[in-house]
Amino acid sequence: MKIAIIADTHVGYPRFYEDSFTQAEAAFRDADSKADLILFLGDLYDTRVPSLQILGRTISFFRSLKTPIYAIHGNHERRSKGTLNPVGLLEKAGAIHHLNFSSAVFEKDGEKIFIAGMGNVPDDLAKAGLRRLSETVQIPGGTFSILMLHQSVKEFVFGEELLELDDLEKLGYSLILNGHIHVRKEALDGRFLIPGSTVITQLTKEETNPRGYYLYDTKEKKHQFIQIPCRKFLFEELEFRDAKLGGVQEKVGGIFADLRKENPDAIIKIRLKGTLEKGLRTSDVILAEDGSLFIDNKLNEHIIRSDLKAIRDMREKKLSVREMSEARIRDKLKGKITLFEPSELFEALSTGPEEALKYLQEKMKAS
Ligand SMILES: [Mn+2]
Repeated sequence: MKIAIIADTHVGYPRFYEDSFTQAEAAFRDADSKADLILFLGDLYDTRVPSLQILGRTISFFRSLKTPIYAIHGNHERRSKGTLNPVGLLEKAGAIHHLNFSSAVFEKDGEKIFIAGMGNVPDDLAKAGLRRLSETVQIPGGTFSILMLHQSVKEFVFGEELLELDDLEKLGYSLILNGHIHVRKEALDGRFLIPGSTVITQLTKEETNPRGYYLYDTKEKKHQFIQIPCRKFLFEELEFRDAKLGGVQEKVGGIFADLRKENPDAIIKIRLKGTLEKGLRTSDVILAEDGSLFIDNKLNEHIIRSDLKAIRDMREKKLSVREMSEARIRDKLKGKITLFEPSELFEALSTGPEEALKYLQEKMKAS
């Protein structure tokens, strides 16, 4: 049996609204022509309550496909317990099957596939979620079994208390499929697959890789990635050294014009790195963005980083606000004002203005 595995279409994604539809439709349409079964791994929609326009468009699209679709919902569609989410609504409209802490058996030409699904749960509840799933869903012996998830996994995402590949492997499924992570990944010798999103959402360098879906062959136990037509995404990095404002503007403008000329429809991201000339701040660099040009200004990042480091160091040393202020005042007044001792004045000020005045008067008398 051939199974298409699609994830994170984020239909209705405001930044690239039309792309989100056309690229989702391209993936499902292609899968419909090649697969016996389509599995969808969550975040079909970008929001938990999509507009009627978006719901209407997806319902008629899904009803035009002939291949059965089993889906789970993602974090973008998760709603409170007992309320209907948009993937559940699609099931009511007869367009797909929605699995959530439940399972189904799909049969075609005498071959049986067992499919279990767990819709997204918050990261800290994911391990408990898997335990609950194991209690409610029993994997039948001798059947090819698939688990569909939409979770963060420690090997690919930074975070605490996340599921690990080890936990997942122990569950005993033949194939584990995961959404949520928008970049294509595979592990456990091809028994764990993440197809990635069909639309660009994070504008990271990794997202310049092709978009698409996996086609899995249960006989050969092999997967293949099928690329879909997708709006081009270009990621450029420009390095500067002691740059002047005009220099940055000119260079960015020039590169952008060249890229745009070659790629009229592309999404373009330009990252600025390096240093500005003395006296300029990162925020002085103002460059116009638009719906398809994005600027990631990391100029003078080392200075920002060292400022942050200084703050962190101070925190680590557990200097109180008062100690920091005293140290600062002492530093600024060094050699200029010798009338008072900063820590003593600070002490007097924190008691009250009269005390501070009294302290200063005494110091003046003494000098
Ligand atoms: Mn997502």
